[in-house]
Amino acid sequence: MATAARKAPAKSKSDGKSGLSAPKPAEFTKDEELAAYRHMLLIRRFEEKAGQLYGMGFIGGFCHLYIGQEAVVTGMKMALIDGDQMITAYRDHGHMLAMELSPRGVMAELTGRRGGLSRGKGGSMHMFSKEKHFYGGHGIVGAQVSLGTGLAFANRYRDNNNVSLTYFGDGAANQGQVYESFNMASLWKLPVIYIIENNRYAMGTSVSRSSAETNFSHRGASFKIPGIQVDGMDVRAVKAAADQATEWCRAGNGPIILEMQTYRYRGHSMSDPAKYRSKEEVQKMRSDHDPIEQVKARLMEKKWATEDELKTIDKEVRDIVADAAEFAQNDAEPDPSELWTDIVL
Ligand SMILES: Cc1ncc(C[n+]2csc(CCOP(=O)(O)OP(=O)(O)O)c2C)c(N)n1
Ligand SMILES: [Mg+2]
Repeated sequence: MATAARKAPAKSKSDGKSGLSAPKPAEFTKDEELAAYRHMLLIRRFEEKAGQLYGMGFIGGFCHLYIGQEAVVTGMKMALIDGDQMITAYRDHGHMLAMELSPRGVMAELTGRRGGLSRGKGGSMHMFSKEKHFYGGHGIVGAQVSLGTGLAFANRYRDNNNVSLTYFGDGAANQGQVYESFNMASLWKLPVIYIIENNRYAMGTSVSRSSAETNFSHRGASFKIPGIQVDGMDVRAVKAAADQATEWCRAGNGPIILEMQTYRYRGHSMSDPAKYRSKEEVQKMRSDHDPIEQVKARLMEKKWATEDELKTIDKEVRDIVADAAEFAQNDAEPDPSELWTDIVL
């Protein structure tokens, strides 16, 4: 646990709009490129498998896939120190894998088995790991923002050096409690990074149809919270922004907003008529901006990996996911007596 005390709060020089500018993408070493490739691929393959299991009837209820957005959690995780917390909404499988929660535990929770992270009683949107500092998994749009602010309050109160990574979507950014949280976080200089994953859509509504201010990095202006826009499809850009934001928070400057410009390839949830966007738009993002293909192209171009070496990584990742899926299909369901545990009567 990192416990170096945080510096005394500095007076923020930011005007709340553009006090900081987006840094240049980080220069990755070979090892960083390979690690980013592996981690993003694990999320992608895991989500593809979850989609398959859903189609086969092994997963019931809600299930929101993170395919397309992998660079965001992967780049952010690269800047964390032990004890930093993460909290997010319901599109959460990628966040959990980034925080190193076990693929078996996540998949078995999706299938409602006793080996799941919530012992099969929470499902896709409700998983937690205090040990790994992952605080959910929340189905109420925007609710995690005040909880994530509370995590930052705890860090400040304990005077540790940790930061709360509080993720929410472009749709959630229009919820009232987000702004109540912004006010307190700025007033008390809480170490929280508000990561707005702008994937351009809230369920079936585009940002331009639902938001008066579509530049989400400006959403903290009234609260003197600086914000920057980040290419959320480039893991190096995310890592550079993550370094800047964590340093900002650890230096005692208070909160910061990172608007991650990203894109989800799949539907909002598992049934989605997709009438709000064209197939061409999705195809163009996949072919021109895919976060995994970008890393792969750099690895090949720099001759840091051969096709065969990348295939080996692909195989290792597929094996982890196949093992998780196997476990999640064969593990026992919770005992009926579990209906009476973990509840407040
Ligand atoms: C308080 C509340 N209102 C409405 C909903 C229904 N709902 C579920 S997801 C969603 C859209 C949120 O979009 P966004 O924040 O952009 O996240 P994304 O799905 O794009 O990751 C809505 C309106 C909800 N779950 N909670
Ligand atoms: Mg969205």
